[in-house]
Amino acid sequence: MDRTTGVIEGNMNAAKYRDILNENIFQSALEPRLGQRFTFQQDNDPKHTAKITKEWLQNNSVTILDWPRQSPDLNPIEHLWRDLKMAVHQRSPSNLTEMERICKEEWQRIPKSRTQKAVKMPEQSNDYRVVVFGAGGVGKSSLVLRFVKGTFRDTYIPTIEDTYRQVISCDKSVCTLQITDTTGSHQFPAMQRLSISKGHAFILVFSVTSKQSIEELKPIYQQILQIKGSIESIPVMLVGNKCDETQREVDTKEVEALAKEWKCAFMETSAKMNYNVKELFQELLNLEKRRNMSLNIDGKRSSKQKRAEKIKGKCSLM
Ligand SMILES: Nc1nc2c(ncn2[C@@H]2O[C@H](COP(=O)(O)OP(=O)(O)OP(=O)(O)O)[C@@H](O)[C@H]2O)c(=O)[nH]1
Ligand SMILES: [Mg+2]
Repeated sequence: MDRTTGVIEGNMNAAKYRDILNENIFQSALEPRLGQRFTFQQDNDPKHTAKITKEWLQNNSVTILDWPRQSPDLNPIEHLWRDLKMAVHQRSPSNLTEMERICKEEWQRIPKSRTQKAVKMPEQSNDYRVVVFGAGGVGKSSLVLRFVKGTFRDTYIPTIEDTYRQVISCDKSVCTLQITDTTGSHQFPAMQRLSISKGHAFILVFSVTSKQSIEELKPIYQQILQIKGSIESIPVMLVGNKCDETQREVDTKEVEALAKEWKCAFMETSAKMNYNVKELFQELLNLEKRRNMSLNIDGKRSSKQKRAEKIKGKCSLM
């Protein structure tokens, strides 16, 4: 995090805030080589939500993390303000010029480690969050329900958003696998962005009976790429569901090429026939290199699971 010191004379207003953004926002993204690929976070201070600020952010295509009303102030910066206030107070400046000088000195003196600690997101829980995306009716809910409950229904009930939890083994202990089943047809952009920001791994579902359903995944993939910066260390599985159907519109070879381009894994499933469903979730967890996760609590693959893998063969992973 780049800490630039600017002293405002008089009262801070929206125009000054906009000027600060103008001078610093892209500059700060330079060193970590973020380019335009970052999400900007600010609280709902009236200066931040003023028309001129909004226009500037919009004109410069800055992605903003929604900050819900009633949310507390941004914590990290508040911690730093407190540090600064205490340090300045201790040196008892006798006039304004001296205060400005001391402020600048003390601001620079805050160790980098303190800043790093302040911006580090507290690990809210031990959850591993998987988000399932895809066009309406491709079978996202069917896959999730088949996996979580072992059931399947022929009737189609569109989803708004549902979350399911399962305990899995993780690094010699346990954690909660949290699966978010999103809506295919009524996605609010803000909700989608939030799911992506919070998600650790993603399942992108299309139906092999609909070429259009692949097209609908493209903007979602782009958004994941934009929000996460890079896809390399993020488990993403492209899934062609309904592979039991004979009326195919999608050529497997083409999807394999797309998976290669997207640097993600690919497999075909059938929620209806319970084909490759458990394998889908296990393979996704296998792609996570930062944790060692297994669907079986004892961390080992059951003989039933091994047999299942043997019969069905490994899914085609890129
Ligand atoms: N033949 C076949 N039909 C399936 C399969 N999976 C789901 N379906 C059917 O496809 C329809 C839609 O399935 P859902 O799971 O509700 O689809 P969804 O992606 O959750 O849809 P939204 O919640 O609207 O985004 C239902 O009628 C399911 O029975 C499958 O593997 N094979
Ligand atoms: Mg659904």
